[in-house]
Amino acid sequence: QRALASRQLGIADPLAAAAAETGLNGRVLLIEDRPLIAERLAQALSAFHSIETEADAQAALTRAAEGDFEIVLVSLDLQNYDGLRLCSQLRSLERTRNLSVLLLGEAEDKSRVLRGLEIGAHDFLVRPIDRNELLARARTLVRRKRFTERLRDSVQSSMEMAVMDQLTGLHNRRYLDTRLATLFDESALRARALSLLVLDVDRFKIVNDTWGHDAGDEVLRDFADRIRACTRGIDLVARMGGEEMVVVLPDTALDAAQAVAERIRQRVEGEPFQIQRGQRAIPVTVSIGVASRRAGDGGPVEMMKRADEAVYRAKAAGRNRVIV
Ligand code: GH3
Ligand code: MG
Ligand code: MG
Ligand code: MG
Repeated sequence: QRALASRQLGIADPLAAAAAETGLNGRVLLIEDRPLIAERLAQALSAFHSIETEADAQAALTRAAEGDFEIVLVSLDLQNYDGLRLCSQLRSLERTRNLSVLLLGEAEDKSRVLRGLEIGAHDFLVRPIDRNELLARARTLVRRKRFTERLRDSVQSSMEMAVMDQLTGLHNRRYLDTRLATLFDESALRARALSLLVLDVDRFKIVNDTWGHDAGDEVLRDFADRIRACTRGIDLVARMGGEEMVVVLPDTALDAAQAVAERIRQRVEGEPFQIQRGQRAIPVTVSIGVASRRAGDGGPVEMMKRADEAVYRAKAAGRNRVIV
């Protein structure tokens, strides 16, 4: 009926046409150790998907892990291996667990097919396998898998966006606020030191006014890199906004924090900032305020306030200095 209708519409094969026009060409691994059956399935799929066949189950696992496949067709009727076991191995290996598994089984063997679905196969077909049905299922799996991947990527990037500053790649203020509160409580609870630095680029407005906003952005990125280079992995570096950054130093007492601040100050002053692919070198300095947690502090806000005041005094005293 459908074939007739599609012939009347001038379409040779509706599924083929649909697959071709939507570009849903999947990368398929077929695991089947009976050559004739494998050949027939491969032929049915090959017009719309790129297909590779593997007869040996162990070799198939390796290929599935190393290859760039989207779907794995697993025969439940392998002669030399238990297809169900293969299915569960595919689902349990880190490198293959995201592959879509399509089971191929005998109609009389429903319980094994059901068992396969229970252990994580995505779909199944019973023999004799109808070519159009095979193509339709494969297409659906490819489409679903790509959709899931796009979704996962976008969830991941929006989660990153929520806590990162886009210009510098440092953490943003929102993240700093929540994380600093936790670090403060932890340090108080364990009676450990906690220090923080507030860093503000000196006369940054002049950089923007003289060389333009893009040049200013380049300076900020380099500034962030220099701070990172002077801090440890466990330190939290965040952009508060504008040209003001904060570094939180766990397990670090005031004198050690002051030494870190001085190292950053020198690294900024020490070498002019190369911008516009080295066409310009701009001298930059930074004023840094340092504060540590005190026993009487009720929260990080008091600590932050002391560091802010220290920056203010650094500016008043002529900039390019570290004040505790
Ligand atoms: P001071 O030594 O007192 O800190 O002087 P300053 O010029 O650095 O201070 P001010 O706060 O007056 O100027 C900060 C400037 O930073 C103003 C603003 O245009 C610029 N700015 C803020 N955010 C960005 C940004 O994302 N990119 C660029 N290029 N400039 C920014
Ligand atoms: Mg300012
Ligand atoms: Mg400034
Ligand atoms: Mg500022």
